[in-house]
Amino acid sequence: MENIEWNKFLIPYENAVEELKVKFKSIRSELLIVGAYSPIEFVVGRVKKVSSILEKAKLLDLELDEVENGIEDIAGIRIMCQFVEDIYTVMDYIYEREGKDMEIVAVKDYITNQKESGYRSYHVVVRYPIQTAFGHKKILAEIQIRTLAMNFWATIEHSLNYKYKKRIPDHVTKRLKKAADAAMVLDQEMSEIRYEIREAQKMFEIKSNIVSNV
Ligand code: 0O2
Repeated sequence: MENIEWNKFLIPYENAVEELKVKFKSIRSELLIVGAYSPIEFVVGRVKKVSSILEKAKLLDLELDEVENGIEDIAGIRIMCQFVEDIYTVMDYIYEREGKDMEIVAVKDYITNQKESGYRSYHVVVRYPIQTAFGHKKILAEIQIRTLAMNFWATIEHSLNYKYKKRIPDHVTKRLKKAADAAMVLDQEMSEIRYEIREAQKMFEIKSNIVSNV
């Protein structure tokens, strides 16, 4: 495919990432406006690079015309939460939208079923409708939901994989597994005291608002 064709192919994916980011960021801002707790800390998103799409297509033995349905994360957003419990609240928001502005295609629970690497996260693949200048289209998008601790681990492991071209040395892999265990303990400990933490954050927010209104 020529560059221009790739650019055209990726338009609905770019739009989907932008729209999905806005939708989940809005949930956070709406909750904060009414003084409620937001299970969403922050949201990021990206469209897979053409080189990564081609790499994944090769890995999955896909022809170019199979990429659209065969690769589920060309459009991807990532939602970060403070606590593991928040991930399930975010999932409830997604279930509420099911059949309205998105359809759930698959749910991958790498929290209960931690990956061999140590990776933990909740993935939801959705079919998302997009209106472009060239017409209407439904595309696949992946929503990853994780805690800040899971994100810290995954980001570091991702960079190491990049550095070592997916062949991380054994001694580093062992350390990474230990770090993944530590991140899990961190999540569990934070969950235990989440009501205390939320109260403290609420008090801190009220104090900041008073100061900024002076
Ligand atoms: P990038 O750069 O993040 O886009 P499966 O066959 O279902 O196990 P599949 O089809 O690749 O795997 O989909 P899955 O499991 O939903 O994972 C896709 C994405 O999840 C990855 O995208 C990563 O973002 C993340 N991920 C999955 N496993 C790991 C892991 O062990 N470590 C880290 N750091 N991230 C992981 P890409 O395409 O790999 O890369």
